[in-house]
Amino acid sequence: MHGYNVKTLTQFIIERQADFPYATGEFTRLLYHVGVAAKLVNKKVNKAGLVDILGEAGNINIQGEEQKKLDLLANWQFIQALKNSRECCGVASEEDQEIITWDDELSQDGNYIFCMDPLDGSSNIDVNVSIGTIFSIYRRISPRGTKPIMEDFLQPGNKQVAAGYVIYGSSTMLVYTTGRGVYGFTLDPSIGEFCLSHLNILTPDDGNIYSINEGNYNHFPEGVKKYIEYCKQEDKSTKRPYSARYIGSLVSDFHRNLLKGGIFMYPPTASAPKGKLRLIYECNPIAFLAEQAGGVATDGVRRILDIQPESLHQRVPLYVGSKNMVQKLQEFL
Ligand code: AHM
Ligand code: MG
Repeated sequence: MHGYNVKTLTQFIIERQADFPYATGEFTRLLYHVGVAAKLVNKKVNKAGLVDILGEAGNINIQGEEQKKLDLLANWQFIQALKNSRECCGVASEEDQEIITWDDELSQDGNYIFCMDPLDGSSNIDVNVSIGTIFSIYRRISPRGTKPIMEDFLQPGNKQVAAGYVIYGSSTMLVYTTGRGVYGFTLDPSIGEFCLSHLNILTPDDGNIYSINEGNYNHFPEGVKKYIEYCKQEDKSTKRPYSARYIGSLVSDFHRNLLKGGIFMYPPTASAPKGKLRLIYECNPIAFLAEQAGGVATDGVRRILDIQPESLHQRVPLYVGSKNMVQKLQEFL
């Protein structure tokens, strides 16, 4: 007889709660609700080709980009789950100009701040290419029992208590860290559970993949241009030329490089002089995961996690991935 021997995300986070002797279960409950939202969004993503939720919703979001319908749906679904958890007092989302807070006592008593890009890589939705959700969790600074304030959201990445992403791909995965390693869970649709599949993910120190939108080459800083040329040079001892791989979904590009070894770069460009990616809900969570897996994340000058955010939707350049590859890039920068 063949049975299952699995550990679900829920089992895992309950088990992990014991690692923190002072844990009250609040954080565990929050993560549990994030897992539920991920499953609900996954269901919608899978159905996207079948029903009328593909395509544009007709609004322009605060970044000046068209909001796709699935973006809105994912945003709504996560916000709903966070509200239901009663552990989250406020949310910052790529899709909302302002922070989201609630008037009820239970929510205001919540200890956690949640920042997210609910559906990253949205230009890939219509063409059946992997997309994702990215999230970052902080403990609030403001007193419990009040509405959170902007300072709660503008904490540097080194204050994150957890970060992760969901990748809606050929299979759906949830990958997260609480600062004690990186763990990956694969959704088993037959039982509707995220099951532990990647224990303590460590990224290789070296790799042979470079990921960058080379269409913007002419506008890259000189150091980045030189590094790209370096990636293309022939040198067997360093596995060069490297392979170029670029999906255009940060979550998917990062996930591949995390497992295989590689470097992801989003430098400043003419249209995005400060880089395109947002510090609070894209770069910080990715940087936290990268470091926990043994990788490095920098904006070229500073460690991403040490940057003091100045505004909610601030953008920064991002260079992240295998330790030695990022180090090499920095020599060129
Ligand atoms: P989005 O949050 O609006 O989807 O934009 C972020 C995405 C990232 O997933 C990806 O790394 C990047 O934008 C791709 O940008 P580009 O098309 O300029 O290469
Ligand atoms: Mg997005």
